[in-house]
Amino acid sequence: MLLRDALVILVLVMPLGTATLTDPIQNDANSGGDAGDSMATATPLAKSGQSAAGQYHGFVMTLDDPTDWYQFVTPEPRTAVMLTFAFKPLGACNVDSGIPITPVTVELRANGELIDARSFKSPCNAQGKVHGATQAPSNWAIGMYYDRTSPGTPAGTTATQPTASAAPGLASDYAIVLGCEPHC
Ligand SMILES: [Ca+2]
Repeated sequence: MLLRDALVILVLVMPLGTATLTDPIQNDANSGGDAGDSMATATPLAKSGQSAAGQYHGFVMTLDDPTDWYQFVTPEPRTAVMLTFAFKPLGACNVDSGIPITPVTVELRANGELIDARSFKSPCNAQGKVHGATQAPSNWAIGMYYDRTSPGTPAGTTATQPTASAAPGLASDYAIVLGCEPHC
């Protein structure tokens, strides 16, 4: 095969955008791949006509996929949202492992506005809840990410994205359970 042909094939099989090395092995929230890297490209949790409430699993890694975003809608005028989460880092979590520890954050936003967030010094033992309520039908976003910034970026902006120069090698599965009242 000519080099040019190989390059053409490579370009054709590489999706445009922000494909990551781990895309083929990811199945974030049963999406079949990596979740969106920003609020603008957040992966929908609900299939058309179905509820977004439920349990989901995903994967982030500092090297090339530090950020996963999901989105869902609450159609009712007044809705309360509760998200329970737990990170499950791959590999050792002890301080002697030599693995650099990178903080993680979970964000909950409604119509771009920060509703609640929790940050942890590392994904080890990072678990808890974020929750909130809105008075009007809302578009919600959930951010799960390795983090070198504090939460609470101004409303309407995308959270500062960690860069590929963050501590390498640390990866984590996570589980989230989304519940809404009355529904989402
Ligand atoms: Ca991911």
